[in-house]
Amino acid sequence: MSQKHSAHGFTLEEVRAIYDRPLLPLLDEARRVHLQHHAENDIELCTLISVKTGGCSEDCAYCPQSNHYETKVDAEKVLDLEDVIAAARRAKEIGSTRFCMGVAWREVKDGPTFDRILAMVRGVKELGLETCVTAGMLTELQAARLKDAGLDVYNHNLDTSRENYHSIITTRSYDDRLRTLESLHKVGIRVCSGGIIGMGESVDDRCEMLRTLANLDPPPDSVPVNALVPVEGTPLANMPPIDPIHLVRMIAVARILIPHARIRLSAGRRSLSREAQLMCMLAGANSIFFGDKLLTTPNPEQNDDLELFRAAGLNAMISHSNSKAAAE
Ligand code: SAM
Ligand code: DTB
Ligand code: SF4
Repeated sequence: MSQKHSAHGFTLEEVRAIYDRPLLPLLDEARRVHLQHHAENDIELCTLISVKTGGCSEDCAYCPQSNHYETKVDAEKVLDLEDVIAAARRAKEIGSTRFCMGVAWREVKDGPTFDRILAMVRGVKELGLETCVTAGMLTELQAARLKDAGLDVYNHNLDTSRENYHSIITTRSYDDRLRTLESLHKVGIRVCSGGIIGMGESVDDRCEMLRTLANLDPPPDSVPVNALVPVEGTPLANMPPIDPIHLVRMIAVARILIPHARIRLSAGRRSLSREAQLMCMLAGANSIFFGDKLLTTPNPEQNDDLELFRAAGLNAMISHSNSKAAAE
């Protein structure tokens, strides 16, 4: 099936038609697109660290770090530079190529803490790792300072559809989110943007989010697809787990709509069997978070992941320039 879409990008109906295809032809198509743009067998490893945890003023219903909810995560001070560099060194030793620094902020604030984050970016970059920061909204000027410090990528998720946004977050708007993506683009920082499934959204909401991401100009460089990690104390604590087949469909559609992007099978892997994770990879996921912790919640054990790579014959990416997409 060829992907037809109008001059204005994909319509919801087009995306929905892809999502609803029988699973096996959907996987065939996703794999065909994958092989046109990416190496057949490699997986990007990204390691996360929370450099500033908790106490965030936003009310994102999924997030244990919001100060609107009583969770076990307390507000902490920003980490020391040396500790972050030491963690980046360990990430490099275990084979990660991208080091993502998470900051529980609504928006970037100028001042000593931002200066320290800039120093972290410089230090991590010097180690030869790809640098990524996620710290909420920012201005073009702040984006330019991050770029100067050596930032390669900024993660800023759309999380869900515009229509569903206010049932998940009321303290900012979808347009706020899109404005930050625009600032990043203007200064030449690559965009990592995706979302979460399993928050009670409809299939149309999922398709609408992918449509918005695919229609960005340019589309994101990487797309994290998270399965909700329900956390005690948050409004979404009691959401039932998603059927992994929905995650597979989501990844396959992302792969077809955004062929050049790395699609990251992100939070929620601990709830997936090895087979479900491999099916996500067959659908086009070629990146994961690697290391025992996400930001505040656990990730699969490193050894279990290494065993999975061995069993499947997957190669961890050696450098961030060896994919077909980067070589083109
Ligand atoms: N504060 C910044 C922001 O919101 O952009 C950066 C950190 S925030 C924790 C990064 C992303 O993590 C969110 O956009 C969301 O997609 C994801 N996330 C947070 N809590 C999650 C959860 N419980 N389950 C799945 N994904 C989650
Ligand atoms: C993304 O899309 N997922 C990561 C990263 N970007 C920053 C974060 C997942 C967080 C899961 C919940 C936690 O550990 O606090
Ligand atoms: Fe959590 Fe980020 Fe929302 Fe703050 S802005 S509550 S850290 S997801």
